[in-house]
Amino acid sequence: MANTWRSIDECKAFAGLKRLAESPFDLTANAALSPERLQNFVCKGVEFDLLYACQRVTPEVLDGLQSLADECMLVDQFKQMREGAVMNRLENYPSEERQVLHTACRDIFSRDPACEAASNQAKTELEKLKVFLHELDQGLVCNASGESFDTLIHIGIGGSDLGPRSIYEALSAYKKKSRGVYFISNVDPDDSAAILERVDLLRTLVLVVSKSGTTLETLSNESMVRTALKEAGLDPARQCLAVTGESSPMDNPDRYLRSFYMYDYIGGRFSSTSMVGAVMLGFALGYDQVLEFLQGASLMDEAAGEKDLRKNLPLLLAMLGVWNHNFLAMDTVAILPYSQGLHRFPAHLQQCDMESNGKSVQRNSRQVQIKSGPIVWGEPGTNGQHAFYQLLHQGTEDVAVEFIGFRQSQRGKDLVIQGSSSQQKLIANLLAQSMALAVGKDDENPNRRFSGNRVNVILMAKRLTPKSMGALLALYEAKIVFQGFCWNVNSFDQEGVQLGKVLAGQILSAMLVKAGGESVAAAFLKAAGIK
Ligand code: G6Q
Repeated sequence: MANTWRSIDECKAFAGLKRLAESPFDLTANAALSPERLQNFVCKGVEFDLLYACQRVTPEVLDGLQSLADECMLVDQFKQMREGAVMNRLENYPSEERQVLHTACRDIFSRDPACEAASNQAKTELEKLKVFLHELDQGLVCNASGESFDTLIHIGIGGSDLGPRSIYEALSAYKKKSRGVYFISNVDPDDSAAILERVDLLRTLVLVVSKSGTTLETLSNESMVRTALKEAGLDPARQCLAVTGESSPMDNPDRYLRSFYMYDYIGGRFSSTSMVGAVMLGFALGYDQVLEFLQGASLMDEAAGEKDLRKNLPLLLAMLGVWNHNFLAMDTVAILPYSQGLHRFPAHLQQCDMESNGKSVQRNSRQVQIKSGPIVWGEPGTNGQHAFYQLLHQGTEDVAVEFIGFRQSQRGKDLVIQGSSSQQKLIANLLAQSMALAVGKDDENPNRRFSGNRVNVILMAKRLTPKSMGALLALYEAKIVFQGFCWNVNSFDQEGVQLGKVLAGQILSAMLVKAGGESVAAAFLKAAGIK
């Protein structure tokens, strides 16, 4: 079926925005950041407010971005996606041809879910998880000596690691005191060895997460841990759990104490609200907290269905990103959370965004004619201020910044030193950075000049909780999906990671064979022993 989707450069509104981009709003002009502007350029969304006064936009630009969003039918496409349309496809060539239904994992609260079949599957898996967690709490699931499990090792990589890991770090303030989670992802044997040194295997459950059930790194790490269990005289089938695709090679109940499913229509990098993230989160925090997390995500998905850009936080964030990237020529986006809990969140977004929208071919299989996904990176503030912010303020690269902040700390433990608490210092720094980047500062010494007009937004919420974390995750997922629609790319496949995997296989074979007839430059000079 041919589609009628188009990319933003094929829209009528594109030329008008190009003209407006020739003289964008000057944030450095006298009183440009007036109290009225700071007040008016706020979008109130689920859990988060988006403060966007420090963008180079005017009401006219916002109208243009609204027209682009309408012409590209962004909200309609989002709705079709949630209802189960086959969005993971390319015209005229073989492709994955799948539905894209990560939103169904949290569409479990409404009587009228967007895609009933997928929501029912999500509910079934959640029910299995609820039962399992109850059995754990009741001591019905225990080790060979009748003791409870207090540790979980989560083994997975890419989408089966980054999202869950960043969520665990974000929410570990709420974890059960007696429980902890460790992650193993890298095939570097030091990764698993270091974790195995730290845990008491007798009290440890091992969760192996792989949608395909074939990923080299994950299977190697699973073997490392199973071997360690056996060496400790323990039965892996009693301590290993699986999250995998139905009928994958890992879908084998004999090898695992319990198996949970994720489905074909959930992409790895969008899988955090499926069992991929839920099992680990349930173990650490409990089932009710999993539901709160899912509820935050579900509310954000609902809110993303609003057509008015000024009232739709994910759509607005996406279109401001498009304005900065395609009209103001900013190549990179820095995600800077002023929250230690979110210290792995930029790494998750790096994958979710760049693997989704780092594409050069449109869904109609033609080359893209404008830039698609930007480079995404980031670290928490205030640490970053003492590191790379120099470039943000005075470098020759223009970076679009997305700050994330919370009015309250998670743990509530703080101290007033020199008249202010650490949380107040944290927030003051965030707001100061936002202003300084936007307004700049003149000085007769050129080395002390700040050009200003360095654009940024602030996502501000009350507190980082399971619910706000779910909302934040879904906000960025929706932003990424909306932007992919803008560039008319298929945000849901990842052909770009295949070639390296194939070559790694060839090089590995060459390392293992004595006399090679191999090439790939003689299996890269015999696996870089060189000689
Ligand atoms: C994500 C990608 C990729 C994937 C990993 C792990 O969208 O597809 O990062 O998640 O390669 O795959 P498995 O879960 O199949 O082991």
